[in-house]
Amino acid sequence: MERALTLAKLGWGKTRPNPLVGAVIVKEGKVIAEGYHHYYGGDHAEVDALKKIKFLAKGAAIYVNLEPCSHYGKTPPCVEAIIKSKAKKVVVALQDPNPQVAGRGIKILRKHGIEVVLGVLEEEARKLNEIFIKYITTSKPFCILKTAMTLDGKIATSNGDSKWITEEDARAYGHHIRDRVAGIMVGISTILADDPQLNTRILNKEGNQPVRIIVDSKLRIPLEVNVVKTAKQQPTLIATTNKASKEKIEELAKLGVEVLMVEEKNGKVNLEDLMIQLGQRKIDSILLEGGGTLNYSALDVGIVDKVMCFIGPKIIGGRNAITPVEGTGKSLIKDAFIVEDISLEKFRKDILIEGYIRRR
Ligand code: AOF
Ligand code: ZN
Repeated sequence: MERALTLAKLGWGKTRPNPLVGAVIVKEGKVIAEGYHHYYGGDHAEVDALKKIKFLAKGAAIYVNLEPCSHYGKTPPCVEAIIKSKAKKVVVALQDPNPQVAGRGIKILRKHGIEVVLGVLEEEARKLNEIFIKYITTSKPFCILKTAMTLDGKIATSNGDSKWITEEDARAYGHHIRDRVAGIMVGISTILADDPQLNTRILNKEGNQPVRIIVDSKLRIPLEVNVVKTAKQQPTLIATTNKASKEKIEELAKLGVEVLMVEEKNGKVNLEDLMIQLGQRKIDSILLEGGGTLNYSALDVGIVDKVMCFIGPKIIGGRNAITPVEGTGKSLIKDAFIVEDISLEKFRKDILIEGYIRRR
């Protein structure tokens, strides 16, 4: 199963919004075939592996990190291929959260006399497909709040200097995450302050370029910024409200920027409505990269699922230095957003703390 999970990761960034799935076929203690889901719409992992042995798996065991599907989608059901192959056992990490499958695949296999073992490395499998699980069950994107701060909790000095808080290896990991997600989201203040490119820069590899989503309730964005200038090369969406000027929307459209009309809430873009609209556009995941005002609003309305907090062991101080989450803030500790299931990763000098926002 570990090997199946490793194979599944080879589809990183390419299977969206479908899951990362790997399969290993074992007979008499030997691996006789391996496969994985390469890209969206391609063969499912089980079929990719079975093809290599001409669908002949008599007496073999198939290890797969997601329950084999039972439905006709882009491809015929994997359970049919498995039954025909005469495999005798299927070991599954995670039941498919897709309501079209949700246990049916396992039931069908068992009905055909195939032994099914469920729950092997389930936690790892759940984490690997956390984006898929959220999206298939809610139709809303999985939202990851990512930030890089100093040991004293600042993301920039009081002059706004922020390059760099963390070293290259930690930043490369950030780009690896950008390579998986469907969208990167920032607020208009970040565009005005940093003029970022919001693309994926991965060494020796053509990165997947996520849709850039800018939250800009009054459509203040200047036409000269990087994200607008490069909108024809990398999709750029600006979420605004009916406060936006029609002429500006047209000007932006000519430059290749799509403006999305979102409901208004307290004079701002209603982030819950935005998530629904992004989900409808098959955006299964968002990396939220600030700034502090948008980060706070996102936490406050409850759209953040996961937090990734890089910490560079530097101390800059300064009462006016910027911090990752601003807004009005909570008055009482008991009202804090709780991050749980914490894990730690260490880079050459920096650390990464990851966790999930507890649902209230
Ligand atoms: C995948 N790859 O290896 C497995 C999947 O749109 P379709 O027809 O490709 O079906 C997608 C669904 O199939 C997906 O939501 C999940 O429930 C199931 N399993 N999907 O893309 C795979 N095993
Ligand atoms: Zn399938």
